[in-house]
Amino acid sequence: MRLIKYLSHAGNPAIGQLDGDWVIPLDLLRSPFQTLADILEDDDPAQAARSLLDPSRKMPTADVVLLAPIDQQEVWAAGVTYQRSQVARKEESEAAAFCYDRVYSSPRPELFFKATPHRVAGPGQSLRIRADSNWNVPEPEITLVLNSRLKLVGFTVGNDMSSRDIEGENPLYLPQAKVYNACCGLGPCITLAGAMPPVESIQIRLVIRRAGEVAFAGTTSVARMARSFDDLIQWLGRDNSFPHGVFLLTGTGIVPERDFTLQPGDLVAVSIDGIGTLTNPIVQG
Ligand code: DO4
Ligand code: MG
Repeated sequence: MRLIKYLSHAGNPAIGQLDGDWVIPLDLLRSPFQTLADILEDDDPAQAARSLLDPSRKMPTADVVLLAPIDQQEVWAAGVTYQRSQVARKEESEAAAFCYDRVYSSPRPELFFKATPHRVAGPGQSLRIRADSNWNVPEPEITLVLNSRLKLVGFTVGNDMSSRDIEGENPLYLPQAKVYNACCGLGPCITLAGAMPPVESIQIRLVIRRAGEVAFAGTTSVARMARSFDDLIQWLGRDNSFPHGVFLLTGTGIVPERDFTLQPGDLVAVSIDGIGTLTNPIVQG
């Protein structure tokens, strides 16, 4: 089952099931749930959502304005989980090459705080290049949706926008390279865990269009990840609690060549099997 947040006719956030070309609203009015995160807290989110479906109000997906599928959760990210990312980081920063080698093969992964909900862009909303940066890329990442008990309840598409020049200048600048307004894309839906294809078969695709032409395209497979989802979750949960649940971007396996940088006006589309495509235009601060 795929769950979305969308804008109701009255202009409020609403929850629905994405069913191909149709959206079926969930009626939360007389339910114990107020938010999508509340449904994800249930022992059986798919059953909870099914019990709220209101097919009498179904709408064509094309008529619906989608929102990022986030409520009050924090957003975290893992880094250097694919060899491509390890190579790209070393290219960026000679000084820190040793750190990236070590983190790729050490038991403890790189985990960093990525965004609060107000820094997240949903489908069709603009993602941003920092005003003080000249070398920027999107990072297409399969994203784990965890409830407050750190149970993996679903998956979404994530875009971990990154300023490579800022990170490359000094690894201590990582929070500035990664965390700023509109630095993270999430959407278009949350596919509940039971509805995902087998993890090893999942492909991730990135297409960047500039003035209607493909400026970059790349593909990777989740099977190429050097770490398991369970491993990342158990490190994230060490001495750390998430009362509203948490999104965890799991790292990028696609990095454009070093002469590529995003430009304002680019259109970035990230597609992940079993979830869908998250498309965002790029703006610069
Ligand atoms: O070490 C910096 C960030 C790495 C990252 O975001 C990734 O590998 O996806
Ligand atoms: Mg990343």
